[in-house]
Amino acid sequence: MTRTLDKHELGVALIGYAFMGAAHSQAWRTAPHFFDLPLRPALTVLAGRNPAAVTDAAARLGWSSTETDWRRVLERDDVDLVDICTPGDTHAEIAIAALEAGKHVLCEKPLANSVAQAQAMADAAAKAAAHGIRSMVGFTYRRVPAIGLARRLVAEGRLGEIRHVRAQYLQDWIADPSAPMSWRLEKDKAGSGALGDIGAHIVDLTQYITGQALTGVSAMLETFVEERPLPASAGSLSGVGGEGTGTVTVDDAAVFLGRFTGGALGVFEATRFALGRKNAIRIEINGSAGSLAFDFEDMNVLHFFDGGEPAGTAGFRRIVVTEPEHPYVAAWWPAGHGLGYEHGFTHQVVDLVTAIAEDEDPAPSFADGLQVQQVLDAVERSAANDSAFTEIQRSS
Ligand code: SOE
Repeated sequence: MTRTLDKHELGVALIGYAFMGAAHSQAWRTAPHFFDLPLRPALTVLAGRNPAAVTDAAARLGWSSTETDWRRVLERDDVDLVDICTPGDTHAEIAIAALEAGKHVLCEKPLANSVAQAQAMADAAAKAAAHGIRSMVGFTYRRVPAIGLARRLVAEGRLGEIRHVRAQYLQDWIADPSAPMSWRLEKDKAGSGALGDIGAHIVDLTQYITGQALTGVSAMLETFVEERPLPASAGSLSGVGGEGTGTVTVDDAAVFLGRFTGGALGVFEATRFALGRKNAIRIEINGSAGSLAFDFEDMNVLHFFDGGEPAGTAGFRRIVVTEPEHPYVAAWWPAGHGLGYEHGFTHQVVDLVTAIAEDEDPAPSFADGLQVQQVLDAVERSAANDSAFTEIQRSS
């Protein structure tokens, strides 16, 4: 069933309806109610392989119709944009086909499961952009107002020369060895483990805040628990279920050192075994004139140390980043009321829809996603080579 869109609507198709699909659905529904968008998203179709499950999900998440084959979505005239919320092994095939079908694309991170796939996606995106077809990769944490302030302080020179970048992404959802297998623990589906799933975020965030790119890394990867019980539900995403165990084929944790183009040194940790830490993205940046510190578990706050303060009264100040002057904040609540995890997804929709309407390339682009993939690849190559310092390949 298709319908004619009016010229002020943007017909959206979502592929995948698990955690990310739910977060994206919330953003597509909410954005036009809080932001004055140049195009109004129409939640046209939700695609998923299981007919009963995708029908239930469409009703729950607010989608007008369903498809059980994503390829059908690309043939529909009431679809202008495809939003990819599936495991990483399907990103390249879906995104390239959608771009070639003339659909704008939003793709969850990491962009792909390999540099080769990410390169093909970036090439397809560049080709499509020549015809006004836009694409974005979903690094939503860039759109937390406190991260925007961190980037602004660095750009304004308030930290001076950047010397140290310290970044952790700490979770603990599989610290218990009895936690079952999932697609996120299978290399052929996820590409990597903590490295690509959450390490990609801190690679993107630190480069976004500092304006510097990583040039090389020295890394270690570890898989602490190598066998896990299969999920009880036969319909698990990994397609397996029932008795027995499965083999974990990805990293549980990644730690790496990095050098940045501006000379800063980086220390990175991404783990799913930091017992007690649920979704702690912790970033501290030390410069010659100041420092900043952020923790996503207190996401409306940025800590800033101004090196120009007299020593007797100097200290990290706790900035509550909820004043209307900060990006996105004026659309929401009065100062002090704060935003949550879901707001980054809504802000992502706002920026993507605005870029499409203004015929501009949104950021982060597939080229940005490819560069992050190249960092992840260098981490894996370093870890496989006794943690030798490994340069990050550059696209031609
Ligand atoms: C991992 O558990 C995860 O869902 C990531 O895949 C998301 O990108 C992150 O926003 C929350 O944690």
